[in-house]
Amino acid sequence: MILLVFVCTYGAHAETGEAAWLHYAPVQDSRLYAALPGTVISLNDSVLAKSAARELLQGVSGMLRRELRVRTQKEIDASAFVIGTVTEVHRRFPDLPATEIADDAFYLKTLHHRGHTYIVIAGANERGILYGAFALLRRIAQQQSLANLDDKETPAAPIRWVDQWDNPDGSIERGYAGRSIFFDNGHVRSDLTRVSEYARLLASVGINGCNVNNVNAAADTLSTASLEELARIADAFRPWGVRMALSVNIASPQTIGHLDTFDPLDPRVEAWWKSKTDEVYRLIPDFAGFTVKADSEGQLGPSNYGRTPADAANTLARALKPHGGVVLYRAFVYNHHLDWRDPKADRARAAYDIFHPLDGEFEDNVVLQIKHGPIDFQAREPVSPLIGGLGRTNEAMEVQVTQEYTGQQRHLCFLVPMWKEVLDFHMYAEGSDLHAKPEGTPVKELIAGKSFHRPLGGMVGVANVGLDANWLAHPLAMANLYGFARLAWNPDLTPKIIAEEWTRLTFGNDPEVVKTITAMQLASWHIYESYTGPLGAGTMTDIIGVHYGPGIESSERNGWGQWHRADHDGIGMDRTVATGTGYIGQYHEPVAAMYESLATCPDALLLFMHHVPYTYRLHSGKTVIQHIYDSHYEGAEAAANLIPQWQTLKGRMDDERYEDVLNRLTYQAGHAIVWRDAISEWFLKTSGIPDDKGRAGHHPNRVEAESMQLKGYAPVDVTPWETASGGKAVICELAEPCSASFAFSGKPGRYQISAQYFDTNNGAAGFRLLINGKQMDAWTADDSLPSPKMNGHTSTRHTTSDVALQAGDTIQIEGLPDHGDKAGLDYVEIDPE
Ligand code: GCW
Repeated sequence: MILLVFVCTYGAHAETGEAAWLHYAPVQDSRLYAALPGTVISLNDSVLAKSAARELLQGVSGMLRRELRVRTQKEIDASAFVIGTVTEVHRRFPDLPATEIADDAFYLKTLHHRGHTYIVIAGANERGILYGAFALLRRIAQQQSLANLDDKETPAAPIRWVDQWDNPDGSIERGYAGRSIFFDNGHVRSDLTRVSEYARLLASVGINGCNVNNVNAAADTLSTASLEELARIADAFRPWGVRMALSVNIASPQTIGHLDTFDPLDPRVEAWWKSKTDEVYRLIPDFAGFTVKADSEGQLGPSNYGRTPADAANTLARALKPHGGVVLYRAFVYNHHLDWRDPKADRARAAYDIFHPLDGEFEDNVVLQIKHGPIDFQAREPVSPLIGGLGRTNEAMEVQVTQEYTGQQRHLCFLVPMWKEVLDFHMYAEGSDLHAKPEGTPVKELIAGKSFHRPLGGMVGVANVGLDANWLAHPLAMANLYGFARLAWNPDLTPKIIAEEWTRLTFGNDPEVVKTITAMQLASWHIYESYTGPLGAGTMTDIIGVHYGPGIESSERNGWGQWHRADHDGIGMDRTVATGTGYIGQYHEPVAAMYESLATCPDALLLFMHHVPYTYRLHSGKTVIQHIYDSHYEGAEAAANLIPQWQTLKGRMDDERYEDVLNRLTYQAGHAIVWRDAISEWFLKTSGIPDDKGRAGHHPNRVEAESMQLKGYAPVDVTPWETASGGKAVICELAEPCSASFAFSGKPGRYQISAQYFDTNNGAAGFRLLINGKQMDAWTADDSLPSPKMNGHTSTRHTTSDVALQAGDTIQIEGLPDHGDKAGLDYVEIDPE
């Protein structure tokens, strides 16, 4: 009977991933919890405590199939879960400590009292109660015992925010999971169900703030009409203790205030910010604050009036201070019209050059929001020297959950190990209240916001979840959102613990599932890095476009400053003090000395710090050029190997998520080959140095489309050339199918036939594979990859497995164009099965 109920409930709902890590699936061993109390008593009647109690009911019902009852606090006479603030709990159970704990902290304790068992969740404040409830449920989901709870958790820092780069029209800048959950068509959505669910997810991992609109802020964000709508989002957040913040345009006093200036030091401008901020708090009493992107990538800023970022930030800060609000002023300020001919020009220097001299000039409710690296969320960057360059200014570190430069949630790339490296990196900073410790000052301490001169600090993750059912499109990408939040709460957690925890909560406790997914996640960043950008040179993507597929020269000869400076002789940015841009001098010793010297600079960052010839020998013993070839071949192979690892999990989870991930991994393996080939061939051609292992430029199993027998198809050049094999492909410009065919000349056997085609986003071309005129496979190029052109963004692989072939067989690809999609075909590769 019980089994029947279980099967019916489980089978009835299709798994969409929407529940994320709050899956609350039945735990296998519920005997562990046989003695749990059946009631919840809340000593606190705030909205947040109500959320906590409801969550306990929901979680226990899902995981243990038991329905808890909420009882009034008068009836504290039988075993119960008891929730309340530390003070409230102490009043009921004087044996429990009344000690003050930090904001948002909580403790969990199992108490045996007069023959009853109480599971106490005590929060420092109401948010702490909620976080405690989620922490308790997390234990049940992982099948940990609650028999002797005695735990206290304190968040590492006060600022634990996510940013969303959502636009009023409902699009999301660098969002890869559908449209905005907040906005549509110039307005806040009427149905904010997903917003409440998002806030619940965020609260479950301790996130206490969310900036909801793009940092490239719309001019009228602060208009009264807009604020009245935005207040509804804050209402949806409130039950979960998530405070809403807004990105503001620094020119607002002029654009919507109709002043003739936005000079932050003009008294009329100051008065405008003050009265606007008062208005914000009338509508949104728990408003968190303003995020500012100014003087950056075309945004106006204080420099228009010769003022500093401190002048601008302080004007806003003074308006917010009486209400308890903060300014998160982004340090992502740089000149994107740099002179690429100038060997001393360096975008990486910008944040430090601009903000270091202002240290100590900011109001105490201003926090500098600093990207973790000095460039822009590349797959490999050193830690931003600015993080160690401030002693009397609050700082928060910005990381990117949305995978802009790391595969856009089409590639698996678990970023927690990268963030963790950054958090643990020692900056040897010396500020007025930091003692130069022999063991250094790791980033996690610098951003903790717990020192006299720096009361605020923390982490901000650019999340960009969207309306897609599972929030970030790739089911495994949710581990990045989870992991970001867990690190913001506790930077001492390890990537492995985080990956395991997330997997258990999301997919259950099957040891095979936990082991396999954890291993895949932990390997994925390195895999992605090795088939994209080598040795810290940058990701080598198309940097002026969508930041997705390869586009090696796009970074060069323009003002954006993401140069790798690869030419015939060598590669890398000389950022040394001795001969380069001097960037390395922004670090304290001994970090600066380590980077400055080739002898001690780590291989992984070599090309970020130095320009070297291709024949330069790494610490690994390989030459730079051979490393480029090897890492790209190894990386693509490792990406392909993720597929069989995942396949071991078939039947160990729902089919929906299993298939979804399998399809994404298959796509990734194909695109890793596009990356591998683009980079290997480009460096082969540019350096003229062959691959020791003879792989680059040699593809014995490949037949180029342009050399097949073509009917209707016509050869074209592809730009950039390295994104198509041999620089060419064929396209069909007819209204009927075109075909490309050739005779198989290998040994008889069973083969995999891979067609490399271009899936542009301006139509859905149809493809067929025929052997001797008989259809073996058919597919449609209907993905929405980010380009209408044939290039590294759209090049895609379709593999047909287990095809019997003998010499003389005709292999034919037929392409039927659709709208702008001309059924572009690059090559066919035939590999033994
Ligand atoms: O990474 C770059 C992105 C921009 C973004 C900018 C920023 C919101 O390509 O899309 O703009 O950073 O962080 O401000």
